Amino acid sequence: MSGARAWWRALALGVAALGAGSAAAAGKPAQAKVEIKHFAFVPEALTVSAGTRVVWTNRDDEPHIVVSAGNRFASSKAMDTDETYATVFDKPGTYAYFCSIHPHMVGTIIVR
Ligand SMILES: [Cu+2]
Repeated sequence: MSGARAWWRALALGVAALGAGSAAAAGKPAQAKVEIKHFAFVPEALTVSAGTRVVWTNRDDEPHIVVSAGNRFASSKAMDTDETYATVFDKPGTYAYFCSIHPHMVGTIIVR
């Protein structure tokens, strides 16, 4: 690849990144998913960018409640089968959570 081509490619990638940023600014945050199945959060640890909306979906036949360790984000209500709960993580950090009905169920959201 010539130097000029590499430069144009870098420019195109930069423009694409700017486009993604303005989509977020327009009120469409990135979204990431956690499934709850077989009494576990899947994935157990999820890494997202700041500003991402994380959506949990309960795939079990039992209710589950997402609760932040240390109360760092709002808790869900009891989610029945196929119900969802979502919250936006604006600040970088490591957010541990658990199910208050089944405290052995634990997960972590890592926000970069
Ligand atoms: Cu549970």
